[in-house]
Amino acid sequence: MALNTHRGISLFRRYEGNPILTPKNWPYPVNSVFNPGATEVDGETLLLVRAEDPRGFSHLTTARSWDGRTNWIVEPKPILEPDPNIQEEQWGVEDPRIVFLEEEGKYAVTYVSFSQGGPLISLALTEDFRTFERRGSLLPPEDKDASLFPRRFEGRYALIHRPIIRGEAHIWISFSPDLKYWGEHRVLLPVRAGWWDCHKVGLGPQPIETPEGWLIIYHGVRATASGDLYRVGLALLDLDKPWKVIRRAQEWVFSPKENYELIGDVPGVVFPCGVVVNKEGNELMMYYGAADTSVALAIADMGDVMDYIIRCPSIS
Ligand code: BMA
Repeated sequence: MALNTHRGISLFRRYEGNPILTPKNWPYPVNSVFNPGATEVDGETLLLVRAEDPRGFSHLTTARSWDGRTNWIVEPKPILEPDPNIQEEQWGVEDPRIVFLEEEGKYAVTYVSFSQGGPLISLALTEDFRTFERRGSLLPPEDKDASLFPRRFEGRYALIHRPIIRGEAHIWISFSPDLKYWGEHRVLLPVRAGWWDCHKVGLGPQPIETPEGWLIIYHGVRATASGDLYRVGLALLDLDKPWKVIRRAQEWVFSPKENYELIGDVPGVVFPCGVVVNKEGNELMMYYGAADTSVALAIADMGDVMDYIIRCPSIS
C-alpha cells in the first residue's frame, strides 16, 4: 500500500484574507454564515451561503464578488427561505451544492431540507438566483451532502448523496430519468474503518469535470474524545461512468488548523460545499464553512491536484 508521499496536505493554501464572510458582513442579524455552494454567474463568483438565524433555523442567500476573494456584495435579504407550506423545510434549508444543468439551461441547487422527519435532499432550479422553481424532495431521510452532475450519463441524471443506513454514513450514487424518480442506488465511496474518514463521509462541492475524470472533494469525519473532526479528502470518478471510482487519496488534503476553524459554534470543522475553477483553468477555489460559523477560502493549483490524484491508488 504505497503512500503518495504525503503531498496531499500541502495542495491547498488558505487565502490570507480568511475568513472571507462572517456574520458581521450580513445586512441583517444572523448567528452564523457557513457551508456555501459556489458557481460562476455572468463572470462573477456567486456563493449561496447558509445563514443560521437566532432561532437556529437556516436559510440561503447570495454573496457575489468579481474576483472570488474580495468586495463581496451580500443580498440584503434571504433568497431561499423555508417555505411554511412545505413540511420538510420547517426547521430550515441548509448546505447547498450548485451545478449548471446543460440540458435545462438552469442552475440546479440541491440542498438539505430539515424538519422533524429528519434531513433530506431537495432540488430547486433557477436561472438567476432570484427566483427558484422548487422540484421537491428527492429521496427519504436521513440524507444529506448531495449534488447532481451537469449532464446525463447513458440517458440518466446522476445524484451523489449521503444517506444514513443502519447507522452507516457512506457516499452513494443514484440515477433518474427525470430528476424526480431515483433508483439504481449504489455505494460510491464508503467510510474506511480505522482511517481519518472512518465515521462518516459526505460529498463536499459539486463534482469537478477534468479530462482525467470527475474530481471529487469530500469530507471525512472521525469521532474523537473532544467531538467530531471534519477533514477533506479527494477521489476521481470515471468521466463517462461516474459510478466507477478510479482513484481515492489515502490521506486527507485539508484539515482544521486556524483559529477560525477551531473556534466557533462547532469547533474543528472545515466543510467545503462549493468550488470555482478560474477561467484559465489553473486555480481551484474551494469555499468552505469554518467551525459552522464563517466562510473561508482555500486555493489549489489545478495541475498539482490532478498530478496528485492520478498517482493515488486505483480502486476497482
Ligand atoms: C454536518 C452538517 C453540516 C455541518 C457539520 C458540522 O452533519 O450538518 O451542515 O457543517 O455537520 O457540524
